[in-house]
Parts: sequence; C-alpha cells; structure tokens
Amino acid sequence: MNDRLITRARLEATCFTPGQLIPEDTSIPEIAVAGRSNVGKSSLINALLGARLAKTGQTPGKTRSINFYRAETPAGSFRLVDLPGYGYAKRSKDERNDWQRLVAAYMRGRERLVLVCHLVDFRHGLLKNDRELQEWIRAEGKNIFVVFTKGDKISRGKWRSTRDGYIRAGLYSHDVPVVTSAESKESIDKLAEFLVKFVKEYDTISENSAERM
Ligand SMILES: Nc1nc2c(ncn2[C@@H]2O[C@H](COP(=O)(O)OP(=O)(O)O)[C@@H](O)[C@H]2O)c(=O)[nH]1
Ligand SMILES: [Mg+2]
Repeated sequence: MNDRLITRARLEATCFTPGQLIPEDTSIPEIAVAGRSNVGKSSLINALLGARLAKTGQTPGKTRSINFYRAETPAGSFRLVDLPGYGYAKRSKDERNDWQRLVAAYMRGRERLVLVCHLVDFRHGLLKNDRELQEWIRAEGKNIFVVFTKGDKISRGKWRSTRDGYIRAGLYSHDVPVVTSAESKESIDKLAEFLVKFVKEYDTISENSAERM
C-alpha cells in the first residue's frame, strides 16, 4: 500500500544553521519528525519513504542538521522534516543551545508545518525531555502526533497495555498513538496513510475557513 501512497521521494535540503533553512512553500505542507537521539527517526523516515535516504545508526547525537525530504503522492506532495535529536547526555551546553536555536528558527511562524510526529521509544515511554518538547511544540501552536518506535522490542501481547499505560501517564497526541517498527515494518503503511490523510484534511479545513472569511 505504501508503494501507492508515496510514489517518489528525495532529499531536498540539509541545513545546519538557521540561515541555511529553506523557505516554506505555500503549496507544500510539512510534517516534522522529532524525538530523542537514536529513537529511530531516520529509520522511520526511510521506511515511510520506501527509500534509504536518511542516514541511520550514526553515533548518537551526531545528526545536528535539519533534513528536508520531499514525498510525492497521487494526492499531491508534502515534506517530511527530520529534526535533529535531543537528549544526548554527552552534549555540551553550547550544543544544546545550537539545537534549540535551529529548531526554534525552523518552527517559529512556519505556517505550512501542519504536524509534528513525536517519536518515542516504545520501551521507555515519554521521558522528561520528551515532555518538555511536547510543552514547547504546544506553545508554538503546532499539532503533535505520538508515534512509538521499535515496537519489535516488546512482545506483541503487551502492546496494548504498554501503550495504554503511556497514555494514562499523560501525553499530548492528536490521535491515538501508533506503535511502529521500522525493522519489521509494522504499521508503517498505516502511518503513511494517516499522514497523507491528515495533510489532505488539514488543507480542506484551511481552504474552508479561508472561504468563510
Ligand atoms: N529493533 C529496532 N531497531 C531500530 C528500529 N528503528 C531504528 N532502530 C535502530 O536504532 C538505531 C538508531 O536509529 P536511527 O534511525 O538512526 O535513529 P535517529 O537517531 O532517531 O535518527 C539504529 O541502530 C537503528 O537500526 C526499529 O524499529 N526496531
Ligand atoms: Mg537520524
């Protein structure tokens, strides 16, 4: 199914500094992918795009760029935006400030950023800095969707209770969080379908509200 949903994908830009960020394009919605270092952001992006475009398994904390991927679907195109990971303990304060500056520069006033997929390791649930990230994204007025990664590391019979436990512990998510695995490809098609539908519906809603004005 994914083959039909996302028909083509390419790396559009790699940006290390706010000045390198590519401008938004009013006709192209953006979905950002955020999460701790090593949570599986690049692996999930590759699985979604059906191509090995993002580098995976790098030294944790190494990816400090924002990478823009363009995905084409029969319904139109959108961008997947791979944000640098956070929560890497060995990072200096300066590096953390750089992270914050770059991500803030991207997010602030980014009208075409319609959704932030917040990736969370299914074995750990939301940690302190995941909660801080959620508060921050909400303060920026952006939608969050929680995507659990590495589902294959937890036995299938425990999925529902594990997920429900995390939900009870408190998290923000636009819809019921999905449990995925880039390794076994579990729920990758389902996620692709959700994202394409979200982008389409979001545009319909904003067109309607523009008409009403
Ligand atoms: N078992 C398992 N390992 C995964 C999965 N996704 C990613 N990994 C591994 O986790 C490590 C970090 O993945 P990566 O995609 O580079 O994470 P990123 O730092 O968030 O971009 C790599 O060694 C991946 O092979 C998954 O679904 N299952
Ligand atoms: Mg990565």
